[in-house]
Amino acid sequence: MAMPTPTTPGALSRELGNLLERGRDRQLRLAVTGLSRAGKTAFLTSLVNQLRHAGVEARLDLLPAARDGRLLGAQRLNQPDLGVPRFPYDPAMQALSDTPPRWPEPTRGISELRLALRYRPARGGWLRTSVSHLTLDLFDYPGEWLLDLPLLDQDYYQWCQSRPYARGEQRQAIFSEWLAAAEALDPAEEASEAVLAELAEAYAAGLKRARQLGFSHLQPGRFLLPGELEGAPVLQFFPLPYLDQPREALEALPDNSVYATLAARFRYYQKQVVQPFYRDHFRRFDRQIILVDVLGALNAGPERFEDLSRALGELMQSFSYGNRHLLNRLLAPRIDRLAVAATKADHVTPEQHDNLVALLNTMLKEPLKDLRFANVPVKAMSLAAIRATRTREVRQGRERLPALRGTDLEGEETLVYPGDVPASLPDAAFWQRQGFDFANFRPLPGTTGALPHIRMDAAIDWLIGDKLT
Ligand SMILES: Nc1nc2c(ncn2[C@@H]2O[C@H](COP(=O)(O)OP(=O)(O)OP(=O)(O)O)[C@@H](O)[C@H]2O)c(=O)[nH]1
Ligand SMILES: [Mg+2]
Repeated sequence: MAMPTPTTPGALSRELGNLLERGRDRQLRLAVTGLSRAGKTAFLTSLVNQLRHAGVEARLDLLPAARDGRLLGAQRLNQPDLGVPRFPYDPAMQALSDTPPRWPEPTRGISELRLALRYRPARGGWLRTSVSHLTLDLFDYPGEWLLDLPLLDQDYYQWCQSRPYARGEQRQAIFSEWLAAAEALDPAEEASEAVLAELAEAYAAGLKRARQLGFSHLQPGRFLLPGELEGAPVLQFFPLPYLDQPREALEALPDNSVYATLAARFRYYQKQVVQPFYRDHFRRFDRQIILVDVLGALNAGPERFEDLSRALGELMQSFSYGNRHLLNRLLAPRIDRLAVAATKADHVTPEQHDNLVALLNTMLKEPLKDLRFANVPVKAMSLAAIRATRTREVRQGRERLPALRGTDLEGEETLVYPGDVPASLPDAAFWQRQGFDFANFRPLPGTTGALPHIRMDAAIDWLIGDKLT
């Protein structure tokens, strides 16, 4: 019989304390997600930074509590989930204030940080002079993990048939060598640990290569960010390219066959990797923001752009009512508010920002429709968590044109007009013009206090503003 997990009195009272805080609506779990390099670390670093500097140096005019001087400040507290790594705020601030300033290091896996906010309630009565608290639990986790949700709805045979390595010509080229080796494998032969490990590694290497080349729609997500599972047999599986054999014949193969071994690992991955993330983390988040590097995808060309749109559609299924059947009641989220943001808006001139939001809305039209139908409040926006450029005007003949001034990663000062953002899905003409081209900028120097940003205050207001009234 399974033994109940022992609960220490300390853990119990901590849990009770958490429950009471929640009951009084003074605790909020806010998660930031997005595909690799979308800007999650920059966003969370900036969010913590802005809240810590609220009322002093931070420019937060679109956050009423800060604008009215009611937000008194934010302090870091020890996080409650001891098994989750701490969000690397200090290393990120250190990198940004280095000479020359650097972007924070890429992160992998989930991390957490707890902030206690102090504010004066807006509403009158004797409360006017009192101070309230809000405990914010902030999480950063890879959006790639959400791409695994559809795997819960498939068995190994169906997954093989979906041929995840064959989406688009360029991707097929990346996987061609792996495919040839996998095709040479007989599903009925006795599984060799070494051969399966090697092919699984080659499959994971293909996914990583595809990601480096700008692809987003990559499954299984943990192969890209294995964390503590690196090298574990649970990640040593891959889709078998045998589509001509009937399911019954394959499923009748002995347990030690290639097919049965891979199918067992797939089931284990579903149960021990995908489901626990939804159960232990995802369903406990109150609010989430999904970050999208729309401009990066425009820069990378049509195949990558379409791949990003597809990946986002799939990723957002985790939030959408229509697909709740995939998540049984224990795994379904209780999210009461969602934001989707196009990041790095400082890569384009300000008059392009409306188009950027319009484009994001078009890319996410279907998932947003599902969410609205499910009555989940959702807002699309554009922002720069850490603004790295300044807007300038340049004269061209009689005209004054907007431009951006910044320092590129090699340290060169540049003045550029990066191009127009299409307000709806880019057509062939857009790609032919190569209308869009930018390099990354270095963060602005001298950012020891509040970080420069674009519309972080609007994002913070949408995500927590109602809790500060
Ligand atoms: N100009 C500009 N660049 C940004 C901004 N935010 C992120 N970037 C760029 O995007 C890169 C990735 O940002 P991160 O915040 O590390 O992205 P992430 O989603 O945490 O990435 P992973 O941890 O690797 O998944 C940075 O190194 C910067 O080059 C921004 O607000 N403005
Ligand atoms: Mg990161």
